[in-house]
Amino acid sequence: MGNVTEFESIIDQLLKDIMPLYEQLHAYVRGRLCSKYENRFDCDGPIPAHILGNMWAQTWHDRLDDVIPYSDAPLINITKVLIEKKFSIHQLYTMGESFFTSIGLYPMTPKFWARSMFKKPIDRNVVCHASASDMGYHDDFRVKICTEIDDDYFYTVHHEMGHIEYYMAYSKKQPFVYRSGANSGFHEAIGDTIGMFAISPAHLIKLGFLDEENVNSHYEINYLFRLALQKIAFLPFSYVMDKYRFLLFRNEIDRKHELNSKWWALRIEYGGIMAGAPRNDKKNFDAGAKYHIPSNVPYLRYFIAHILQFQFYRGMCRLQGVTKRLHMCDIYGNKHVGEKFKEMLGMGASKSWSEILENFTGENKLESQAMLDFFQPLYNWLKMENLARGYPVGWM
Ligand code: X8Z
Ligand code: ZN
Repeated sequence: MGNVTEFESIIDQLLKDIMPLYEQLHAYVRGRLCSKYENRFDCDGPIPAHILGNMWAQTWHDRLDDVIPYSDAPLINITKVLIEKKFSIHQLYTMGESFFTSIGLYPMTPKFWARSMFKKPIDRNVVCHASASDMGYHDDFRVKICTEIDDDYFYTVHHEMGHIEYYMAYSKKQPFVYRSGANSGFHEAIGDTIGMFAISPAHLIKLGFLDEENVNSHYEINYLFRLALQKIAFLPFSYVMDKYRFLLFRNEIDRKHELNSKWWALRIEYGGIMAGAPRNDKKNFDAGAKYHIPSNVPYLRYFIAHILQFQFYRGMCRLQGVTKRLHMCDIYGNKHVGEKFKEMLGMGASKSWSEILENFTGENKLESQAMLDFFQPLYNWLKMENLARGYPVGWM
């Protein structure tokens, strides 16, 4: 393994655990896109990054319509519903807030509403990458999001409010030194966990967005598939973001001759994703197009958060007494679950993260099994379907 820390080997193992599922997902998506774009790329090689619906190919759910498993059970289109119901940006935030308060977490503070930036300003340039800030003074917590009315922002609102909930909880309960997340992965996982409940079929039925009669076994596979395009596809990407930087900072990348090609070599090796156009090591620096690289924000926190949010999610469903078909569980309004969650948030960094995790979920380690359990029905389906369609698995 060479120059690898214990931390890196834990991350390596988590990625390895998820890889069989990732490879099946990759094979299916590639197979479908390969028939759509006949003879445009190799059906047994890496997928070109530019056809996956996201500028960095870090999530693929924006291509759902073209790769959906069952077209007879289309998923409810949250963007369409929000537009039809004439949702305002403000309503996206009050809806997000209501999920948190329904389980007994904190409402946003007056300064949150007064001082946040919810919209892209027209009179000046701003950094639009979404963020949440703890100003550290008199209930001053803010988000900065160039919100648009669509499903991705619906999710991002929950993500950023998760940061705010964490800030509020540990600010109230902890002395200054412990006012931070148990680790940075925890911070990134809070809002994502709640966001997953918010977009679950069970919750969309409650909101009146989705008709219960439309949810059948095809719908459920489509839903799991959609979430895998968002959550499973993300793992190799987030892994490579910091693998690349670790190599670079250890002087294991030749800056003159492979600053860009090494980035793509890693994306191919770990994710089976290749550049969409010819690249040039003298002219291109593609990693730099991702916000967190020039802003020097570590990225493994998101990898960890993606593993962790399924542990939180499973833990919350268990507290509610749900152990099967986890994708159909919704903890909206459950104060008992909320109380345990709030307790975890309130602990901030006053104990080690593994103790805090154990107190909430009963597990004291990062465990890929929660994510694998969640996607088990999809994994079985993908294996069968790839076999039946003759889609190869893996990439040359
Ligand atoms: O950067 C973010 C958040 C701010 S902490 C919007 N995320 C990563 C990204 O956009 O690349 C959330 C998921 C991954
Ligand atoms: Zn975040």
